Amino acid sequence: MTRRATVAAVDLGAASGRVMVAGVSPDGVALAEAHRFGNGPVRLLDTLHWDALRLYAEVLAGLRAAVAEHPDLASVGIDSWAVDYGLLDRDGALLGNPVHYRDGRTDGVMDAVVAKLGAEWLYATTGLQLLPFNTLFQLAAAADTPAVAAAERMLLIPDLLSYWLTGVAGTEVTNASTTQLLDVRTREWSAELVARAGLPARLLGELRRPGDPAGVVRDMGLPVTAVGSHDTASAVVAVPAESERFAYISCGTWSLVGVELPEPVLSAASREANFTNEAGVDGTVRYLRNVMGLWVLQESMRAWGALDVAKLLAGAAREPALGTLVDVDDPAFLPPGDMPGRIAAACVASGQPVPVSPAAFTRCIVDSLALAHRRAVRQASALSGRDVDAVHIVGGGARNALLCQLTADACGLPVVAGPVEATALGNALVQARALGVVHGGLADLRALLRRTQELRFYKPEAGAEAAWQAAEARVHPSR
Ligand code: LRH
Repeated sequence: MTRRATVAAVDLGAASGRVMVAGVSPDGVALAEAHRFGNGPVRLLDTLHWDALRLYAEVLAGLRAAVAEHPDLASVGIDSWAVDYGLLDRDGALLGNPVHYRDGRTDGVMDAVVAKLGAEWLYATTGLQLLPFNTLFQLAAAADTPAVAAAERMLLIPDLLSYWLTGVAGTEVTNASTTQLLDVRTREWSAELVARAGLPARLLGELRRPGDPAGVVRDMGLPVTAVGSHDTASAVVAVPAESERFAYISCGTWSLVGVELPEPVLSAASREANFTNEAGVDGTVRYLRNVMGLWVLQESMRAWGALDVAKLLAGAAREPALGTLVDVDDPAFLPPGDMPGRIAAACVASGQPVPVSPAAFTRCIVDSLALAHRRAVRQASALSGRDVDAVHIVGGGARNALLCQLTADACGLPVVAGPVEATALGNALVQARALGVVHGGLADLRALLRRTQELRFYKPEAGAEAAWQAAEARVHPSR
């Protein structure tokens, strides 16, 4: 007899959040949206924050809508972007609005902390890429604030929402791995690192694994199940790969580009290439690098005012290929602000003509992003020794046909695009497995997705390699 369950997946991204309802059975997954809402930074005086209480209210509204329509809802799981957190005092009260990872409070902090701890030791201990907003550096930036002095507990964003829903505090391990406070080998907090960084160990609580029970939503009686609460961890669960020889690009605000491995890669070359070993579901390693992603386009569109993205991409497709190129991973593109202005400055600095229209800027961004995908896919494969014969693009970027085709051309590999809602699907599947509705490892969950999700296939254009190689040499002449 086929068993089925209906579960809710709360997925919070930097630009939008959603509460999805998934009907899961051994035959496949059917996903429907219960509630969608915008998200974004709120600047208060000089600091960029998240509006955590509004996020909570939206999640609650979504869950109420989901329960009203599906009274048999069996569980909910929550995932979000990584690294950001709220601090709770000894009564469990939130000490200030969580700060946005693109806030400037960490400027210069990473260099100081790395100088103190040693880059080699830090990589050997945590296996993480150096990003200025890793929780380690955010906490170091805030170390002398009254909030940290009063804090008893740090909860990452999905854990904070889970706490408010249930009254039960816990820290899910895939997201904890992005803090740069976890030991890459034991997957427990690194007491030595916390001590050497001068941070209060009391902030770091007990860890949960995906699939663990995580309390019950008060007033609703709805069980919460821990999932890969780092959105990228849930997205990688839902990469519909057939073999192990795949690279993935979880493509949204960021492009998270890498491979899935059984063990971390901690070599000097890996550290120098700034590759990360984040914790995946079922003990896997998400060996990847952050590429700046569609953020560069989203932030440009904000500067241009409301423009239709489909029209913009159609215009970009008519622009000449590989005309103007920038290094999208330049830290100059990280903060919010005038993105077209920063792209123009990069063009001038590299002696290239400045794009003359939004369509031309968009072509520059998409070409440059595809080029960065190529670099990261090739490096992930070379550094890990994992052969790659297909690139899977999951997340919102899977809708962007121009980016998918250019990524196939740039990588010289077939691209499989979809599912768009990979994160919610990965979240839901881990819950369904914990409920006993589906069984097996990640390969079994992926086979289930292949049966029910719509995928698009892009073949690399024959003979494109020389042009992409030349493009790479233009953007990174020394490598
Ligand atoms: C993507 C993501 C990414 C992190 C960033 C902060 O949403 O979780 O994996 O590096 O946000």
